[in-house]
Amino acid sequence: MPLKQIKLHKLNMRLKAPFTTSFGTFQDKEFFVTECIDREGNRGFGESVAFTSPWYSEETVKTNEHVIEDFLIKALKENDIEHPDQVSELFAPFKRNNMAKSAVEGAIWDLYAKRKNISLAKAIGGEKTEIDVGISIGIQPTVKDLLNTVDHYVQEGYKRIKIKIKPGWDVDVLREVRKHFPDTPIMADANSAYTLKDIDHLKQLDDLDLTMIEQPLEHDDIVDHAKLQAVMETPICLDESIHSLADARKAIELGSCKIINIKIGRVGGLTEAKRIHDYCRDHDIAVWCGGMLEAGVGRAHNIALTTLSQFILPGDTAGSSRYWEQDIIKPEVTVKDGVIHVPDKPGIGYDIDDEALEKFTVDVKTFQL
Ligand code: OSB
Ligand code: MG
Repeated sequence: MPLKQIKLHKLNMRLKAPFTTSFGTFQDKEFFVTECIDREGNRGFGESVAFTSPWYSEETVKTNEHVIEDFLIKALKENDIEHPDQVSELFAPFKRNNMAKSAVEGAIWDLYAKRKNISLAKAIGGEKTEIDVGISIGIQPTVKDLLNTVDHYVQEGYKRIKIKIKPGWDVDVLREVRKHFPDTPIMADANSAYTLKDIDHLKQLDDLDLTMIEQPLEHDDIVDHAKLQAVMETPICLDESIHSLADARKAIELGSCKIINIKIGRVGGLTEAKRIHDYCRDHDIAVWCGGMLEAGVGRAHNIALTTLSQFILPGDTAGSSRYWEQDIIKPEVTVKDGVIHVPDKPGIGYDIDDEALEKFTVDVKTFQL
């Protein structure tokens, strides 16, 4: 592909409401939108899901900037890319920094699909024309607030409700939610808030008919999760622990999880996400697409990924309005009855709202390729 330029747009957007996990609260989101431009003027877009603090993983907005500028762009300058699958190969010598890699690879995937005049979903081999989605609900001030929030999203039609938990906000709270919503698919996400010392406590969740518990133990563990899964009925889903196909294979072989949450940024891009998907499909492991409070570009990439066949559980890709007063894409992502209609326009399928992009931009850097 005749790549000409790459632009790093640093944005700052304010979430409509604070979002609290076991590790911290998000309100203002600073992140990068990457734009890759070819010689004919086609524009491909990616988004980095790294946050400003290394809470979820070691990457941050600042480490993204360093790695993208000093290594990834340099590698792109020195090599020709025919197909986006080559990008992850080109970036492989640089260890981890998966969110940085994914932000660049994502812009190249979008550009590739636009040049071929096909949707990104089609470019990666996706089949679905609509996808089922759920919603992730942060830790609330009171149980009453949580019940009201769950009720609101159940009414809106979301296909499953994910509830963030932490020690002191877990079994009793979930029991209360289950009592009020006996038939709703419910799951919990601990974001690594527990250890094996909590095994007896966590086993109480088995009475609540949860679809799964996501990442109960350490962010870098797959051994203790296997011990926990061996004594728990509730399926364990891994999020933070899975950075690659190799990680997924090892976790599945060890019995550390029965379900995998695939996040494009966490695994270094769409190419690796698809590899993990294919492996899970071949090993009968259900997958779903997680979220990182993305703006429209990242959200559109998640929608494209979710069109692959093994994404059999609803993901966290809620509508734009759940997060933002105004998104950076046109139209914004809308959800009706828990379903998103996958756009079939070329690339990510949504137009960039250049005015909105500019409005939220705090810095832009342009690099010649
Ligand atoms: O663990 O899935 C997670 C948000 C920030 C960091 C980590 C996670 C989350 C979510 C929100 O659960 C998913 C979303 O709505 O984008
Ligand atoms: Mg998670």
